[in-house]
Amino acid sequence: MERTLVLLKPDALQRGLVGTILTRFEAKGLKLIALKLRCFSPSLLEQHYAVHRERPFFKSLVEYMSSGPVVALVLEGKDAIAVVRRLVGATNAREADPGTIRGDFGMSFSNNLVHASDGPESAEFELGLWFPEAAEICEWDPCDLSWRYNVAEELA
Ligand code: FUP
Repeated sequence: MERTLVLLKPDALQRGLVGTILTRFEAKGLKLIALKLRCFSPSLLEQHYAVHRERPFFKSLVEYMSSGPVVALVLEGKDAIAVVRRLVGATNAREADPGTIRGDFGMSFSNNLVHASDGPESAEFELGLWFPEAAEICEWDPCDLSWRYNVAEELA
């Protein structure tokens, strides 16, 4: 099982799309194992987007992400990192495929509603940054796990 970090960005909160977006992940069969809503500090967001530090949009990206509340969550599932990236869609919401979260709900490149870890290394870094305390993660067993997956094929 893989874990991935998802952020619902301030535009998702402002536009009342938190429930709708969480429903997409739940309906897919991903397991929610951590969730918190906060106004996060610019310093945390600078660390999160450190890979973009030298890019011209870095300052406005950090300002936007710290302009209001963000919901941070952890999803778990088989191949969860790639599965969630496909559900989220392309960075530019205007070009994102219909059926994806950005494709269905967004019109902006920058205000694109959701962040999701883009690979195993970034997931490990981001999970440690956003959920540093083990107690923030809840291990639990969905009662229908053996129906979400074919146990013999996928969970062996
Ligand atoms: P993504 O992995 O799809 O979230 O996108 P990136 O990591 O490439 O970029 C992070 C965020 O920076 C994007 F969500 C949007 C923003 N961005 C800009 O505002 N301008 C750019 O030119 C590139 C990215």
